[in-house]
Amino acid sequence: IAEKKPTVVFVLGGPGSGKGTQCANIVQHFGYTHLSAGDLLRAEIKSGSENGTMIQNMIKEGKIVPSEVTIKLLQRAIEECGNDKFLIDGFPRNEENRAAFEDVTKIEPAFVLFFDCSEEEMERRLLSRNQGREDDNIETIRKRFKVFLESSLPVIEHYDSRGKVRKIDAARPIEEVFESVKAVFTSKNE
Ligand code: UP5
Ligand code: MG
Repeated sequence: IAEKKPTVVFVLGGPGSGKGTQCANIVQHFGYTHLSAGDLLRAEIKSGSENGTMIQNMIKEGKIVPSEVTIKLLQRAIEECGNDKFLIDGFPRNEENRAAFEDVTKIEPAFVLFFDCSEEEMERRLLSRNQGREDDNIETIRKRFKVFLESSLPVIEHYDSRGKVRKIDAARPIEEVFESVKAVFTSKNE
């Protein structure tokens, strides 16, 4: 018997747009499992894996970690958790990530949530986050913004041209943003 493919929603948006914050709310209301690619990579650094130093250096520079590394972590998390619906937060970040994930997993997202927010607001949020993230300093933040514009926006455009993007104005207060998110998840077309 063929195993049923899981439902996957990609949650994309610039650094500090609120992906993690909104995913926590979606989990509470809609029973998805939240997989943050960034969190998985940071856990990999902490675990002392052989790739740890390479990952740490790339995050410090705001660069995108090679697809095979990130995809392996995502696949493992998907297999381990037992749920059949996932939010994949912060991945795919470039066209190569996207194509490799499709190739390896044969999974296509049900839709893509895109949190749209100005750089000024994202910068404000990141600089006041205070969670000790090594990439929350102004030098790295500028690099993250540049990589987002050059490499990650094309992924959103790819899915937009296929009618899969649900764009949310993420510059509003957390509760208001979540009202829009809820509307997407409860809409009959999803
Ligand atoms: N906040 C949230 N929503 C708010 C709102 N509506 N109003 C006011 N404040 C709001 O939020 C950020 C901060 O803003 C928090 O303090 C929050 O309280 C507040 P958060 O929900 O954490 O935003 P998020 O979009 O998740 O920001 P994050 O910094 O996690 O986004 P990034 O995309 O930059 O980080 P990520 O962890 O995904 O990736 C980090 C690095 O890992 C990348 O730069 C890259 O080097 C590497 N990476 C890869 O190489 N490959 C991958 O696939 C993934 C990551
Ligand atoms: Mg995050």
